[in-house]
Amino acid sequence: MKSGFVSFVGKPNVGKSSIINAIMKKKVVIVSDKPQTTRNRINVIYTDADAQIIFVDTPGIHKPLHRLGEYMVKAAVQALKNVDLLLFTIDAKEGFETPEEHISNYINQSGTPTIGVINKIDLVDNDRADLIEEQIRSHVNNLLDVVRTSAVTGEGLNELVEKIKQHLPEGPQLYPENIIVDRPLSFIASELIREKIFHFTYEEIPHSVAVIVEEVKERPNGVVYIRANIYVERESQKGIIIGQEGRMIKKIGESARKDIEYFLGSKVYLDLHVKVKKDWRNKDFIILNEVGMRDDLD
Ligand SMILES: Nc1nc2c(ncn2[C@@H]2O[C@H](COP(=O)(O)OP(=O)(O)OP(=O)(O)O)[C@@H](O)[C@H]2O)c(=O)[nH]1
Ligand SMILES: [Mg+2]
Repeated sequence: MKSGFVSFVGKPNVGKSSIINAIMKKKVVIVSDKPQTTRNRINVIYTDADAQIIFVDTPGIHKPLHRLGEYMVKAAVQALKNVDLLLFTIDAKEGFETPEEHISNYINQSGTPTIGVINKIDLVDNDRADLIEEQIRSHVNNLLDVVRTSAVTGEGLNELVEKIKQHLPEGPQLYPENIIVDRPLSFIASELIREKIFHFTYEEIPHSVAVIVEEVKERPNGVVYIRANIYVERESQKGIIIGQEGRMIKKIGESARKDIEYFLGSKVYLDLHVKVKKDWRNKDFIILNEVGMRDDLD
């Protein structure tokens, strides 16, 4: 048996979370077409007959504009150390640019062995991918391999898993095989609600939203009751999230409920409340919640 921790690293929106879901064949972590979707480090556990890979999903590394962004980047940079392998993920369409040079420095400082992942290969030709591969090879010191992938078509994903296995150390299974994510339902539910807000809203709204699940209760009829607060930074944003005659919040709620039901395998009653918390992205308490470190406050 082989086992170990494998951290994704890359700038926002390159497809780190999408690759994890595609390998797991299930939506475990949230994804969107907007950058800075992932705000936390999340362990997703892939188990097969001969290996257990603990994928660490991380926020994209970027120049932070507020405290939330600083926490996100810190979480991503911390994930470079004390893992067995890094997957340096690059968007083939965007190429290897200044952010990738910057991230290469972090990777080289960590000294962790790295596989380069050229993702969104469905959008480019071979010449473009060859150039990116060359750039990865010239920037990353401890590079083991480069794999070309598409989270959309599935190309290269089996190859990626095989390469990871080759380089993982021998070790025991660290999690029971029925565990696929190391977070409680309250966290998964808050993420799925946030994903719908990212999907249905625009401009500064998605990034101004935090979701905290306050209560999860299984009712005698088997329905799981989930109460969540959606925090925004301004009254006007509250109006947008609720929408005309409550249409937007209804759409968010219905779509999130379906995903949570699919994840859980049981019926869900979702009770959403929108609250204003001025400038929360610069306030510690809610940020610590948002990056999943609420326990650190106790
Ligand atoms: N065409 C194509 N699109 C992809 C591929 N992988 C991901 N995407 C799209 O790229 C966007 C970003 O995907 P995410 O998985 O959220 O990216 P991420 O790297 O986790 O982003 P952050 O969490 O913000 O750091 C989404 O719209 C995905 O559908 C791919 O292989 N091909
Ligand atoms: Mg992500």
